[in-house]
Order: sequence, then C-alpha cells, then structure tokens
Amino acid sequence: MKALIIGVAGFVGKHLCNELIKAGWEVHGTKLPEETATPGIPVLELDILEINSVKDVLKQTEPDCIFHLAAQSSVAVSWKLPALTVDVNIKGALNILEAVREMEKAPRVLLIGSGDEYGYILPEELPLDENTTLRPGNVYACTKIAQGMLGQVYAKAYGLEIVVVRAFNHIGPGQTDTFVVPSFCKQVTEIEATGSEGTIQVGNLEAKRDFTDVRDVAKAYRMLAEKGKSGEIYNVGTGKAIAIADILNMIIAQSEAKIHIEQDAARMRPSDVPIIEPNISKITVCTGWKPEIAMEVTITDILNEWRGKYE
Ligand code: A2R
Repeated sequence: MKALIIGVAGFVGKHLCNELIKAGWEVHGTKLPEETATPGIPVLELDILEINSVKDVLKQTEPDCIFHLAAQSSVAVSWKLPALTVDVNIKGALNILEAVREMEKAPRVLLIGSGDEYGYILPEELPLDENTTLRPGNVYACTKIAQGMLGQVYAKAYGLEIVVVRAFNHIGPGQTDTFVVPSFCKQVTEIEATGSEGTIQVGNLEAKRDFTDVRDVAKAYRMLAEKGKSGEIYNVGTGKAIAIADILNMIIAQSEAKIHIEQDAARMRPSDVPIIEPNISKITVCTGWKPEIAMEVTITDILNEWRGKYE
C-alpha cells in the first residue's frame, strides 16, 4: 500500500511515517517549504491552499491512501488568526477532496478532526460517542467540524472512500511545549539541569482529559485506513480521562529533583470543561485497535527528550 501523508513534518506526521513503514507501507509525504524534511522518505513541498499543487502532488504520487494531517492545529492561534484557520482547515481540506474526486483511481482519505469538536459537553453525555451533539467552543473546533462534514458529503455524493477521525489529546516525543505535558516535562528538566530545587508554573490541575500516546494514535490512523468504514466518524483516545494533577505527579515522581508547584493565573483557562472522555467502542469494534503504551512510558520518553536538550 502506498501512503501520502499531507503534513508529514508536523508532530503526528513523523510518528505516522514510522508506523506505516513498520507495517510495510510505502510512504510519501508533503511539507511546507520552510519545514524540515522527514528523513528516509520522499517528501514534496505543498501548500494545501494551492489546489493545482495539490492535484500535481496526487498525480505524481498516485497514493492508495491519503492521511490528511496538515492543519492550523492550535486553538490559541485560531482565535488570533480565524481567517487563516478557516482557509487552511476547511479550504485546504476541500482542495484535497476536489483533487481526489478528479483522480482516475481515487485514493482513500483519512481526515483528522478533533475531540475539541464536542465542545461544551453535558455531564450526562459522558463518555462521548460519535453521535454526541457538537457544541464547539472555538474557531479551530468549528473548522474541524466543517472538514468532517465535507468529508461525509463527498463520500456520499461521489462514492469516495473517506474516513473521519476525532482525535482526543495526544502526547509524546516531538510535541512543542505549548501543550501541557511537554510544558511540565520541559520545566522539570530545566530544574534538574540547575542541580538544585525549583518551582514549576501550572494552570488548572483539576481538569480531566484523555491523553493517548502519539504512537498509539498513529497506529489507530493506520488501522482506520485499513479497516475504517467510508463516511463514518471514529473517536481516537484511551477512553479514560486523567486529571492534569495526576499527570503532574507522575512526571515529578520520575525526577530526582525537588520540585515545588505554583499556580499561574495566566495559565488558568476560564471556561475549562471539567472532564472530557470519549467512548472508543466504535474504533475498537471496527479495527481491533486499543491503546497499548502506558502513560508512565510516554512520560519517560518525553522527559528524556527534554533532558537531551539540557545536557
Ligand atoms: O504550521 P506549521 O508551519 O507547523 O505547518 C503545519 C502544516 N501546515 C500546512 N501544510 C500544508 N499547507 C498549509 N497551508 C499548511 N498550514 C499548516 O501542517 C504542520 O507541519 C502540519 C500540521 O502538524 P501539527 O501542527 O504539528 O499538527 P499535529 O499535532 O501533527 O496534528 C495532526 C492533525 C491536525 O489536523 C490536527 O488539527 C489534528 O491532527 O489534531
């Protein structure tokens, strides 16, 4: 099977590339010109806002399956740059669907959406299955809902093979420290590097979220590409939310340094939903996938990555 990963230079792209190669796939990728290429696979430059370039890349690579990861993926940036977020996440996805529609042998497409699409959930809706009402709370979530809907419309109207994913939080090596877990790990390893005790700044520790190792997420994407039903939406997560405080304790437990904790008002999000937890039965029944990597292992790998940066 030949894969085209659109957005291969991002956080998930590199892990998905490893996962697919391990499973015997031939992997091609695309990246923006300013990004660093993923070693070991052919990578073309592509801005998904340019439809003719999208068409050219598909003609050149003729994939069996497209993994569409390219996005403006930050909620914070989506407030600052709503038009760019709408362009990249909706128009960009539409360009891919249009280019696929024109191909003689249309590839399968995996569209990656987000658990954020559920937005303001009600306690009685937990755990969230794929039919839960979507009440988006930010621009990013709106764009991912639109992407998924376009995918379903194109699957039905044109008979294309399109599988839609709603991925909950994922963590692992390679993630930037704008996300909570790498931010904690980075701060802990900075303290370790000083050789004395120190304080880490945290936000809301009570919120419970579902965190999956990015390598398990990559495996879920591969299995959905292989077995997912066209036109269907699948949650990807562990199905078990964990309090941010518990993750912080697990991180601190893996360090020899003496660490104090300080709550930083700037890191407290005012409208935090207390718990977000998906029901993952649909993907498990369809593909047999379930997450395998323990949180402690993920934390060790993230800590070691940041330790490498401060040695
Ligand atoms: O924004 P950059 O410079 O980091 O580049 C991102 C890239 N990208 C684009 N690629 C092609 N054409 C564009 N117009 C365009 N705009 C941005 O997509 C980045 O390299 C990649 C997305 O990777 P990340 O931001 O690291 O997202 P991650 O965590 O790998 O998530 C993959 C997917 C995304 O659709 C998320 O919204 C979803 O999973 O959760």
